[in-house]
Amino acid sequence: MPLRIGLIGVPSSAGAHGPGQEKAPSALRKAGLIGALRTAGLELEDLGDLPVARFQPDRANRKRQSASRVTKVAGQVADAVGRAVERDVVPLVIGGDCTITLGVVAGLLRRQSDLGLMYFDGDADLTTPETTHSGIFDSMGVAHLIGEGAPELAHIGPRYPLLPQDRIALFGFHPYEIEPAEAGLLERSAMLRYPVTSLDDRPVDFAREALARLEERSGAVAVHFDVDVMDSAEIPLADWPHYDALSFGDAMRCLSVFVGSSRLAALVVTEINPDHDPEGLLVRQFIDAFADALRPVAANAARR
Ligand SMILES: [Mn+2]
Repeated sequence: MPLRIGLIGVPSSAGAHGPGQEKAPSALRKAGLIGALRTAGLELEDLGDLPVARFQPDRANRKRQSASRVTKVAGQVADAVGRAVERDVVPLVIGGDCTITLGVVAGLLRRQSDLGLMYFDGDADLTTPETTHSGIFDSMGVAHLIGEGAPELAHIGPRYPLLPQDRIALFGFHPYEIEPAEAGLLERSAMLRYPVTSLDDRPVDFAREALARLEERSGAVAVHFDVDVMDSAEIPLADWPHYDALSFGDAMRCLSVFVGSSRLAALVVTEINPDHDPEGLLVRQFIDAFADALRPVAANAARR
């Protein structure tokens, strides 16, 4: 059975700090994402985009901004991902803010309960409505995956919590982005942790190690890739900038390791804000490197 990839666009900034990310799927399509991925050898099916959900301020829910819209989008993502995996298609989900990964996990769990998640992100996303300053759900995704936070969002899947903590690997987060309340949760947790400050000058070796440890405990591996894991001084595409992060090249080499897993269940790309790139130059640069990083997916497909 050949490995088929299904592209699902999620034009949503419902859980973001402001608008912009809802433009990412169309910007990437316009800049040639599909052609680049097919040239890299992927058997790609275009499953279209979900409805646009643009950021709106939510003054009535100061610590749970747009909770109902975030939950609705995640539910739509879960349905689209569920339909794809029913047909043995591996979803490539292009966001959209980080909360869409909750929907991806919920959708995958309908088919595969033995799931692990490589959370490749500049943040640990462990705040909750109780501990947040901003009230923005974008920074709360992992907390909700492990059952914390707003019940309606934490309960969107076929089970609760969505993932046991030891099935999550946090890779590339920056300790200086961790808030005190998150640090407590992180210290007590069984998640695999690879802060960017621990990767020395060999992030790819650590990427292999992290993937191997996750594969030891999971029958399938979903990959979440927030572009803020890359240094915004080098490639300022992320909605919220991060510095002292991985270089563009190192991040793409790590991504290539993760998607090369023979157990790849889905890839989610989040936090691209095309407003940071009015000429589309960074998006094109990103697509070239991204398509190249995904070559191992095509190679794995050939072996299946
Ligand atoms: Mn992030």
